[in-house]
Amino acid sequence: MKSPARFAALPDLSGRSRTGQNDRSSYNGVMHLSTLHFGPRRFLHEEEERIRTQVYRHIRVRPVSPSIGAEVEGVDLGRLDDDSFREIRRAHLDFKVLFFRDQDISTAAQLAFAARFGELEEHPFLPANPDAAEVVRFAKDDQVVGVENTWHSDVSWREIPSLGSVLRAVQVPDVGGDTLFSDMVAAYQGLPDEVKKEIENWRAVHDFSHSFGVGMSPDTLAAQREKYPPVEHPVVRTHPETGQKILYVNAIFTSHIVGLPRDESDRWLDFLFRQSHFPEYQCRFQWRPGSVAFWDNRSVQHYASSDYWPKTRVMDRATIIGDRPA
Ligand SMILES: O=C(O)CCC(=O)C(=O)O
Ligand SMILES: [Fe+2]
Repeated sequence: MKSPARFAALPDLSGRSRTGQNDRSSYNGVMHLSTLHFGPRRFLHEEEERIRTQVYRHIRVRPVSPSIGAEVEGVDLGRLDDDSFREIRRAHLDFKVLFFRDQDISTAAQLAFAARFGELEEHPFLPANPDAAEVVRFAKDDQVVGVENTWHSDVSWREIPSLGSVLRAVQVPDVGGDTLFSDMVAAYQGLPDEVKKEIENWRAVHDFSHSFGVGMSPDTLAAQREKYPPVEHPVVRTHPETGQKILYVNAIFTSHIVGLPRDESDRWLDFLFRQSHFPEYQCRFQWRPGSVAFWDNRSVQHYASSDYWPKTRVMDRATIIGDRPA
């Protein structure tokens, strides 16, 4: 059964009846809000102002975009005093992803840093660093290609997904292999009011099968699905620490919206996934050996550009367990 009311809340192809918090010019004669997107995203300014009033005394923080991402200077992640740690924690919530350069740290030090934020997970499907089960190793070369180039939030298919990931560059190409991050608080804010209202209480199913499950034998897939059954999370979650609303569906792991006919769910997800694509909500990190990125999996999605084949790129990730999305 189709629901005309729900379809009506999707951006209208005529562009005639758009209202909402974006500039009218964004809609004037525009075919489709999600692909054509004129004019300023004014709400970013408010977030920028809020973030910029924060004072840091023990670390230096250099924003790389108005709402998402900052380079943190003046710290050695291998020996972090408590004051710097507290400020990094605060900056992580404010900027959503932090970047650190020239961190000559061991795997043990990377794990120790990540573990200050919470318990670490072991990934059941991805290969681990030979020295540490809690470190996922992404080792790419001419034979093993980079496939993390779809917008996603790590392990959203878990009942308790991730708070954040700490990714360290072990070996990177001289150019290429950047990682992009998208602010899903901004993506939520940018939605038309009618869409926000429509999706407010929706839940969506997240499932590893369409990504990690591809290539598994039917028996293995069935056994893994027993262990990690599809889970439901709210489409709009509230950040447990900042209280901000977040658009929490992603193209790798979200399979469908609960209670909608499949074609309707597909249309909605296609529209909602595309909200992460706007450059205004993004920042992009160019890695160097020793660079570290620490992102909040609750409030950002990321995309590893797979533009460097056949070069070698080796990255180590520690993943912090978060809480049940609500
Ligand atoms: O290799 C990267 O830059 C990121 C890969 C990824 O998706 C991750 O570390 O979670
Ligand atoms: Fe990822």
